[in-house]
Amino acid sequence: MKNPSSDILTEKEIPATASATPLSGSEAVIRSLLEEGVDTIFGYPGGAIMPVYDALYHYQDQVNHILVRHEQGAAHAAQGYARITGKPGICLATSGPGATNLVTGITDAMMDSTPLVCITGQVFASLLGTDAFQEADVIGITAPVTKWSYQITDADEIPEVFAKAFYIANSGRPGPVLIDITKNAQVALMSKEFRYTKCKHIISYRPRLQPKQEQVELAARLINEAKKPYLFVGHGVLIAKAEEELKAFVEKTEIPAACTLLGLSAISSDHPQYVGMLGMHGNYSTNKLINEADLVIGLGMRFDDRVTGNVAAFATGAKVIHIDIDPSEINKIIPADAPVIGDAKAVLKALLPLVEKRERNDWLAEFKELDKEEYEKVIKEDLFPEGGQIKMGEVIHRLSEKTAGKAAIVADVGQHQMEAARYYRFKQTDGYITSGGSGTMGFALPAAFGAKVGSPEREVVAVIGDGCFQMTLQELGTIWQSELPVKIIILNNNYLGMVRQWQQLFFDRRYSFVELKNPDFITIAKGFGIDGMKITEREELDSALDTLISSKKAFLLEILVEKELNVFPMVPSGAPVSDIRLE
Ligand SMILES: Cc1ncc(C[n+]2csc(CCOP(=O)(O)OP(=O)(O)O)c2C)c(N)n1
Repeated sequence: MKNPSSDILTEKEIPATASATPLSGSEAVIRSLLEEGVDTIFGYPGGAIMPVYDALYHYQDQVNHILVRHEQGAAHAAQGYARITGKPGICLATSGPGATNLVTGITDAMMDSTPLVCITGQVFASLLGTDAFQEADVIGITAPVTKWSYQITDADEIPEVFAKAFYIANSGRPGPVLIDITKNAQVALMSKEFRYTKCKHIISYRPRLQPKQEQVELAARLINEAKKPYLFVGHGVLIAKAEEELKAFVEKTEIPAACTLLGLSAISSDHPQYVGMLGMHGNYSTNKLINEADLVIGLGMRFDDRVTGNVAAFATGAKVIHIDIDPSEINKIIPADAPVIGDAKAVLKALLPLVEKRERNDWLAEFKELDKEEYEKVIKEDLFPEGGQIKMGEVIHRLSEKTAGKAAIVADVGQHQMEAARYYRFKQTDGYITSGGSGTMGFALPAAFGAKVGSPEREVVAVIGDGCFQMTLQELGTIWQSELPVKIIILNNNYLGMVRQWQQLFFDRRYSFVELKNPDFITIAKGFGIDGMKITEREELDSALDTLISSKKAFLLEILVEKELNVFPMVPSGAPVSDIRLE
């Protein structure tokens, strides 16, 4: 591993803070975190990280440590925190199983470009490679799923490595970094004074924020020439905090704008130019009309397979502008006629004066026409059913109205995730936090309390399936102990619903191991000191949601929903998006 200081340019004008008395490595860890403005750590102690926990004991008034119930919960909570604050989420874990329990969350963060700084304890450097108690090669294990990782074996390295880690995690395309610290480095005293200089520049890593002018000009020319341009808004817009610029851009150009799953809430669901969600369970018009467009603009999104379907049949008549901060995304899936490398905010700012003001009522009307079809065949029955059991869609619709579209919805993975994405009307940015790229069941409960810690004023509602809930339900203990007023809705269909849907549609209804015998969720919640209520009837829905929302403490609402509900529209896996089915 390279010396971390070898390629850091220390800028003279950045003030360094110093401590004259030698610090232990562990204290240097905490001081480094404080220098980076860290106020919250999600963690779980154990042998190889005990010195850091001991140092933390003395800094409890400056750092809020949240004791999770499983390290996977720490990683997802840190993700929830990072997604809502834009700051890196911090997790702390011991070596071996503590570190490997983080891996699912780290992978998830890598897929969804979420900045995390994960700190793991490690056995003494002298024992490395001996299969010492709780030794695991966490650097090797996480190398493919981290943006950067480093093993510290000497206390003196700590400030520079931390500075570098924070810079890498939250610059360019954000992502998780991992710092593994051997126990000797934690207990040793530094041989030099603690000086902390924030890292702003690394020679071998230079994310481009400002786009090249010629790339912007080419993109603007294609936009001005296009008759049916179509904008795909991705997570990059939220990460860059470019919502205002996006609004100005769509209002000037009147280009129809659709969001990817992770791009949801970057533009208000009520905006006249907003046409809906892209992807496998996105809207009918947004998928159908991709092949009508003569220009597709991918903005801070990566054309993943859930959006493109069959790539060969995707946007066949369109030129493509691909705007992304990560050059490796360009031409990865869809060849770009006009790539623009840069931060979404900077690119939109540069484009805005160059694009012409247009009216595109006819083009927009094509979307509205197909919307009517979707409404008649799918939405009406999902939101306003005349009988039968409660549907997921109507729950989300009522929740959306009761929270005025301003809650942060933290959804887990499955049918409920898609229904929440489809039917919540987002009126405030960072309104939808979910596991997109990895689709990690168990994400929502810990991510929800992480988001609540990051944004205490915001109503945070976790929307979770009965299967997903049982993957991380022990985190109710964290919510209880930390007194976090997180609202939890379990949409219970007694099935692994999304898998059951696929078995019904594509495996001739052979329901292979998808039915769940569920515990009494309300009793479980009560066991964790959390109030709850279960409803089964439509007449109870409104008052139950009112109880949930008005509760000053955490509350769990279990809603028994239609058992064999299917999420439509749907693009069958691997099919062209234009083959989207309404039933
Ligand atoms: C860790 C993990 N294991 C398996 C899957 C595959 N999977 C995707 S959705 C799903 C079903 C989720 O069931 P539930 O939480 O009840 O939600 P529903 O689809 O019924 O709304 C499964 C098993 C996954 N995404 N993640």
